[in-house]
Amino acid sequence: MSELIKSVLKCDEKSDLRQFASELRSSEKRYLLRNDIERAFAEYCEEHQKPSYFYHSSYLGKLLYYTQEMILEDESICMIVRPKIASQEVYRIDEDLTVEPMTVQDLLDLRDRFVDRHHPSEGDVLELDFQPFYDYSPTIRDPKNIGKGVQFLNRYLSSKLFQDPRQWLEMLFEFLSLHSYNGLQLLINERIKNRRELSERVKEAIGFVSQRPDDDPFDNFRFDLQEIGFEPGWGNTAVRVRETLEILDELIDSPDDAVLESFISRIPMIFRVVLISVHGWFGQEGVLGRPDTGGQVVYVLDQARSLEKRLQQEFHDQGLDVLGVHPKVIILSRSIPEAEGTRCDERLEKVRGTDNGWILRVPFREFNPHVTQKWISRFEIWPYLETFVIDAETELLAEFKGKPDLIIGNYSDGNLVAFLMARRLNVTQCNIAHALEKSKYLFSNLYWQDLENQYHFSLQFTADLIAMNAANFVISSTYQEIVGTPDSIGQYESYACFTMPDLYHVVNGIELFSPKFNVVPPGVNEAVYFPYKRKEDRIPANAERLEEMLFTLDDPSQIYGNLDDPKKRPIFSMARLDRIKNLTGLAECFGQSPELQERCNLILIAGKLRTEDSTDSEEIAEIEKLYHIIDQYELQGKVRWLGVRLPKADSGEIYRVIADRKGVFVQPALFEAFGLTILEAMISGLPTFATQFGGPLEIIQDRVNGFYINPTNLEETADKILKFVSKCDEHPHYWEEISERAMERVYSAYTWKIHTTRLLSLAKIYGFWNYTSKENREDLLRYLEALFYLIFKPRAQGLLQAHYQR
Ligand code: UDP
Ligand code: LCN
Repeated sequence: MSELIKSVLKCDEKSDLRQFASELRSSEKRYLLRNDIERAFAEYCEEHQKPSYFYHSSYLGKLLYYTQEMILEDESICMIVRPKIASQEVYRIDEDLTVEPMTVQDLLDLRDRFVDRHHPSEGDVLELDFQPFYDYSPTIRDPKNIGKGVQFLNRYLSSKLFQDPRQWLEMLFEFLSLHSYNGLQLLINERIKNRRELSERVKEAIGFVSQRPDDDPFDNFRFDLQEIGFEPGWGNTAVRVRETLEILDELIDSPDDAVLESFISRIPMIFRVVLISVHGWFGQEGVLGRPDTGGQVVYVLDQARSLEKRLQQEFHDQGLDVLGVHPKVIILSRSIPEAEGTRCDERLEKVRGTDNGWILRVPFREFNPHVTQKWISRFEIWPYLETFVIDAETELLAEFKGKPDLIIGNYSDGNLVAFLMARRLNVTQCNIAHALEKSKYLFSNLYWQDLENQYHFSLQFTADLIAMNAANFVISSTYQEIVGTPDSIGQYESYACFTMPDLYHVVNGIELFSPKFNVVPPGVNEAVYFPYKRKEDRIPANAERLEEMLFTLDDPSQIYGNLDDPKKRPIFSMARLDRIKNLTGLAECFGQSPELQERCNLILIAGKLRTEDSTDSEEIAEIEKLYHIIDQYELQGKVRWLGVRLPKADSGEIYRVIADRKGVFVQPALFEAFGLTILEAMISGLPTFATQFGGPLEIIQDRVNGFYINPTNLEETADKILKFVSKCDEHPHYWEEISERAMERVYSAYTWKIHTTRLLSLAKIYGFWNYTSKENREDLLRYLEALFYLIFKPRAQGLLQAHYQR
């Protein structure tokens, strides 16, 4: 039993627990989440005049701090305690304070009972358990190492593999013989017949290249090396070839995991990459700010460019570019026939700034043209994905003239497509979640049946379970995306144990300690977003045009509100009008603070101004709410709301124009998985206030290079901004200080170069380990296929029928 519970029961806080429980029982709420528990305990402490240490530091205070949920039954209380990251303990506490641990099954039954969906007399509900598939694979022990999977895996598997040198060399020999590109044999040829010869020839080749000048181009001695048994891929000059061969020599004679990692990272394994992003308006212009299309598009485009650049560099260093080996990166999306003036109906579009990066759009089959001709929300897309995979595969193979070497899925739908495609083609699968909806919507699983018509979570969560378990590796933007923080659970963690009443119970949905998880944060496009101080790279006419647009232009067709005093310090925010993005919360916070209105203007860029321009119910509600807040708090003259969708270059300059005026950026989301706008604002030099719920907690170091806000606490948020503004007025250097540190933070930790170097290294290492241990995953993949065909597919077909009725 948890030490904390024992401690509470042993001391006189026992009576407080009894009293607190009894008061909870007499209140209306039967299912309490962490916020509710905190609030109830604060009220208890106040009512019973407890000293302040009691709330924070008593055993009971600590126990309740770590309690994620409480479910109240007539005679007992169930407490779900998370004493440390990624662990869960469940207890039933009776009225007489008898405490008993509950099993996961008990807990899931109880949750079902709570929503009146527990029918034991009708038989058991399907139980999904992925744990047995992880029993034979290594798991990380210390939660702080979660998200550093590859180092761990490498160390673990290397030590196993190196125990039997004979087997190790055999495997290495086979692995090296595998590589070719469009018929061009790479690394070693058939002149090296076995592992023993490999070892001898490596030494011979090292001797040979050592006698050549360091900078001798590979082409000068290519055929001499071929005679010994070595093909292109080792390096572009004598010195580079020698270094790579020496690493291999060390790997053969005295292997260790670091040497293995550096060797694998150096050799050519990845030539063609496909990035899958299905649902949104995937394009390079006129798409951002539309429903479902935000950071993911920005992320994937930047990643594609950076991947190509990085691969080109590698091929250069490996001596392959001169032989006509060039990388190809394809972004696979759906084609939307009614493209509303965007290019989303074009089959192929070149990714700007690349030599061989493409957006390939494949249409959904025309089950019902009224539906498939149009954009389909991410919540409705499920029935079209399986046939999309079949059609997309044909197109991809034709475009690549071969199989891809790496498939990266994005978001739940893209990850499911990646699973199906990787399975068909037997290629390494990488998952990127961007945002898992399960933790975004409160009680989304418990009440899934009520939400099904609108959100179809039964499909999405099943797809998530399949894809995240199938992936060879998962990239997350932050640590907390996987396992949260000491007081909040992670997005992946929310899949570990949950009930979908009447559909299934998940007793172990994902192994959070698996080495498949790796934190690799994204970067920001440095050609578009750069410090405001870099005047030489800015175009004055653009800055002036945007300045006018932001502060003074009178154009009711796209701008609402004129400023009484445009010179006041601007508080700026830019986001889609999603409920979760909470621009309305920021407007309300501004509205409630006359001091803030006195000192600052509020400038919002949100894709739209008019409800009639939107078909998205959430967006329409947010537009209405924003007008209402402006009226309610009489913000006319103090707020400007720009309903514009900016071209890329302008979206960079916008932040700099705000920085010229010593403004601030606020990101007020109720939850933000990562938050690219935060990086964009910070690299531009804007002091940034961002939500403490989600990824920004890791990007920003509070009060060092930015500030956290709690967007649900309007008064506190206004106060924090106000304090900052006052301090800047008193000490003008303060703004500069924070601005400098914000820029530094992004350049040191959030660049695409860091991201893709890491990503490619991961792809190769997981590809290598997948090759050495492929048979170990077949049982898991079979189980996942069964879920796909037995649960996902029939439900997707049900949704398709519903679409037919439209
Ligand atoms: N963006 C934009 N115009 C808009 C809204 C957003 O250009 O009207 C861009 C913004 O610059 C950022 C991305 O869309 O690059 C949003 O990414 P973020 O990660 O902040 O949020 P998401 O929309 O993915 O939830
Ligand atoms: C989706 C989100 O919600 C954002 O928080 C991320 O920054 C974006 O995707 C890119 O990963």
